[in-house]
Amino acid sequence: MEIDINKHIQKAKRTLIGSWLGNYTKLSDLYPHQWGWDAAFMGLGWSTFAPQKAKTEIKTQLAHQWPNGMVPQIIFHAGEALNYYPGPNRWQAHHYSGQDGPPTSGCIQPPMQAVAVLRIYQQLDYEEGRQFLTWAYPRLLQWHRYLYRERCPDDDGLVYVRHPWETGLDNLPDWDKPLERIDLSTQALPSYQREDNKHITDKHRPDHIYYDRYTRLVDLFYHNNYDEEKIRKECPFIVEDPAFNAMLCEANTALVTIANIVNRTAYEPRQWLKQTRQAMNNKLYSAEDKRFYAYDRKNSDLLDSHESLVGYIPLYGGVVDNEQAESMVKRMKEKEYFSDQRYALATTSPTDNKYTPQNYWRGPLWPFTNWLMAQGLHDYGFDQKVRRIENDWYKLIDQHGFCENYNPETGEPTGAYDFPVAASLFLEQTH
Ligand code: 2M8
Repeated sequence: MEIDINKHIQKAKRTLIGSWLGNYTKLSDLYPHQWGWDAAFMGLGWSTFAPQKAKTEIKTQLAHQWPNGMVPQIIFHAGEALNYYPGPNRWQAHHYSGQDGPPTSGCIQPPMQAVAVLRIYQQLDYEEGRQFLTWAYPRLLQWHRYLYRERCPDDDGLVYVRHPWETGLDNLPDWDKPLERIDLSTQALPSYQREDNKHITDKHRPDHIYYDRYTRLVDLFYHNNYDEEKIRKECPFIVEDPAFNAMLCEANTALVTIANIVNRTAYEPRQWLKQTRQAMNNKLYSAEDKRFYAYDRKNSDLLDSHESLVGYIPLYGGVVDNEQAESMVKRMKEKEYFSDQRYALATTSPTDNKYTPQNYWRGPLWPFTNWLMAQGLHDYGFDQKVRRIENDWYKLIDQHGFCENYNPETGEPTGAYDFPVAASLFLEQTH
């Protein structure tokens, strides 16, 4: 049966409108605050029919940037009032951020803001668009400077993450090895209460041991006063993630364009772009396996024991040449991402020994990654593959609505329902 895309576009718009709180979009009861890359993704969707709201979403987010330039993973607009774990009291970040206003968490997420800002600009009237860019540019520049200053100690262009939450792809099997290094036996973990599994069944969320590890990292950050140099020494999880760095490349490209529009020199973003692309290819790309791997800085080693989309998201961001793209897609086929047996794209490959089709990032199909992969595949002319992703994704929307993620075997929703980020990315993809 033909899917009525227009009907779903109207529904998607209603989902966004129903989640709008006046200055940002509430994602769900599961995630009742404003999130890092989600806010940028919301900006993309809003820009297709209500660019003013897109602008407000991003302005609200960037208004809570830390003085050191960091754009936090979460802005707790309602403080501790809404049940989310870990909330501001666990993060203790407001004592160190030097920033007024609502508290925030003390880590980051993939830097998709420049991409969103450029898109929003394109949808605004000329004068308003320029004013928006003029306002946003110095803030975006500070954000990227933070990443290259604090998170790139070798000055080689590769930015590291220090918590799985910073990747956005939280419990991929790729992160297991560095996480296992976290010693939970010697020192009791101060107690905490999870909130996520009150909304979503345990089997769809990360196991408890992961929450213990996530919490241990959060505690380590504030015990080190959010001093990045100290954290870098103490933290067992310091990873150069190819997906994060690919998004950074795309954001640097957007920043170059923005700099040109507002008549600023684009020297810095252009240098960053060149360096990060080069370093990704030199250090994270395996010519033998035809894919990227994350790099574990604590073990000076590639995290090459698992098969997940982190290996291929660098098709986004203009990181690879045509030949590489061709071999990466070939490998994706071999690893059953496009198999007719299931919906495309599982986040963790069905061939991986940790593939769990109902558990969060260990198998489920996510609109976030489907969108990134569709953008990347389109850039290299794999339009048939893009259509395959869209067909499966839209079929799931038709059957179950805008869900956070879906079981690729059965299509069953495995996360939040009426999820505005899913609606937003659908609006962007169909625009
Ligand atoms: C999920 O992550 C949060 C922590 O950031 C959580 O599980 O509580 C992830 O899917 C992440 O990528 C996303 O940004 C966030 C909000 O949608 O939820």
